[in-house]
Order: sequence, then C-alpha cells, then structure tokens
Amino acid sequence: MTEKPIQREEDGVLILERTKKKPKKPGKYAVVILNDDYTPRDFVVWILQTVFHKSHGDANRIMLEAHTTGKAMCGVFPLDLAKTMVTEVRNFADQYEYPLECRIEATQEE
Ligand code: TYC
Repeated sequence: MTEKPIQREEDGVLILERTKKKPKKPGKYAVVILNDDYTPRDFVVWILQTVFHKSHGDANRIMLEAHTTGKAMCGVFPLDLAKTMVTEVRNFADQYEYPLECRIEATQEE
C-alpha cells in the first residue's frame, strides 16, 4: 500500500481514501484422487480421513465416487495447502507401496 491516499474533508474531518484495490484473494485449487485397480478401498478411506479430515461417511462416499467414475474431489484449497496435501498423500501411498494418485486442478473460482 505505497500509493498516496486521496484526501478530502467532510464536516471538518479529514478523510483519507485508499487508492489501491484490496489484494486479490489467493486462488483456489481442487485436490483430486484418481482410481486405480490396486489400492485397497480401506486405505483410500483412511487417507481421506487422515489427510483431508473427512468423516468416515464422507470419506467412503468420495472413495466410491473415485472408484466408480475414475476420480473424485477431496477438497478445495489455496495452492500451497493443496501442494502439501498432495505430497502427504503421495508419501503415505509410497510408504505402503500403493499406486494411489492424487493431483491438483485449478478451479473456476478466482
Ligand atoms: N479401485 C480400488 C479397488 O477396487 C479402490 C480405489 C478407490 C482406489 C478409489 C483408488 O481413488 C481410489 N481396490
């Protein structure tokens, strides 16, 4: 906010108006899990509960959506958080040697 404010006076009160627009909100990014033939369903549900803090019911619904349609959205986050979540999912999947894949998709929101 380095630009000079506009100054005006109203009833003897000096009003300083900001000339710069508010900073843009951070973009929103969807984290999506992809289906595969090898990762156990229970492991996907556990990932959704552990990394994305979903209830067991929501985790099961998201897992089934990925299982039947090929992919499902786990949540929408600012980019840095979305990246952290993808890294966590990949680390757990590597640790247990499952091929579960997860990626970030830009949403329409600004
Ligand atoms: N298709 C897997 C199975 O039948 C389960 C699964 C569901 C894997 C969702 C990944 O994102 C996924 N064991």
